[in-house]
Amino acid sequence: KPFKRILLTGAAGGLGKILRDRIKPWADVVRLSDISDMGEAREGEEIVRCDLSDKAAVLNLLEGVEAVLHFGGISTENTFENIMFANIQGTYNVYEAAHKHGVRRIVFASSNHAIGFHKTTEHLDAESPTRPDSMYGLSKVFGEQLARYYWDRAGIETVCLRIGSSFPEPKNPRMMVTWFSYEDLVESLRCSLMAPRVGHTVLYGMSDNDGVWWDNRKAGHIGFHPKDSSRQFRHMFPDTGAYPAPDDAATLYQGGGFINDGPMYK
Ligand code: NAI
Ligand code: 15L
Repeated sequence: KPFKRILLTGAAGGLGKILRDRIKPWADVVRLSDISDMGEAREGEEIVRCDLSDKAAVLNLLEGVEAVLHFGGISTENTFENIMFANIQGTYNVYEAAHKHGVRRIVFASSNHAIGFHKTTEHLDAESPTRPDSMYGLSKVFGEQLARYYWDRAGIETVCLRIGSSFPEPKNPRMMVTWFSYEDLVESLRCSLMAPRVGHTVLYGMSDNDGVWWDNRKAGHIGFHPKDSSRQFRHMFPDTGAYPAPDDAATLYQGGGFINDGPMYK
């Protein structure tokens, strides 16, 4: 197997549960971590329950690890304080521990909400300016820049995977554009871990959907080519011309509903 030990944070989450078995072929041991219960360790697994905001615990968590899939944290909008501990402090702790233990590569589960305040009429690539749509999106921008700093300063490589919407099926017309199948997610992680050199790379996590807003050509060195497409769900959301709807702000921005969610509006 390519790795002796890899770490998955956020292992009890929606994506963590999907990834748990599918990343096993890549390492002799998969270390799984979350603040929530992950059940019993199965063959080839180690379970470490800890809070990412606990620096000492995260330092122990990364010992003996060769690569990290960092999926743990708050995954939707929340108060600044909660986001700060789980996502900002948590991601800092992961990078600092990676540096101390000589971990060479991290895949950071970033989000489209790092660029969510761009309009749905715009086309973006890896060099487009970030435009966060929420405290949550801001924390992902922080994580991406932290990754850049640790690459420049400490030589830790990161693929910042700006995941669109990774669910079994698209739930609305927006997700027809942003959908990222589980199979494509797994393949993007495999490519991100195996590519010879990634430096600091921004990769949009989307399937081969129609009418996408994002262009992955600048991440060509990752070698990721999606196999799935939201086209198979077209019957669920026929194009009536109602999306984007000019009278509905949430459909005008790539981040969708996140633009008017969160503490600022309460
Ligand atoms: P999720 O909310 O189901 O899973 C996140 C996990 O992180 C949870 O199990 C939670 O217990 C854990 N966690 C939260 N705070 C923690 C802390 N302080 N210490 C340790 N663990 C903590 O989210 P999901 O959908 O599985 O997403 C995983 C990652 O991918 C997240 O970082 C999310 O921001 C990112 N992402 C997911 C997308 C999707 O479509 N599912 C889209 C864009 C990004
Ligand atoms: C995200 O970043 C969230 O983690 C996920 O729950 C979805 O809301 C997704 O973005 C999306 O934009 O559809």
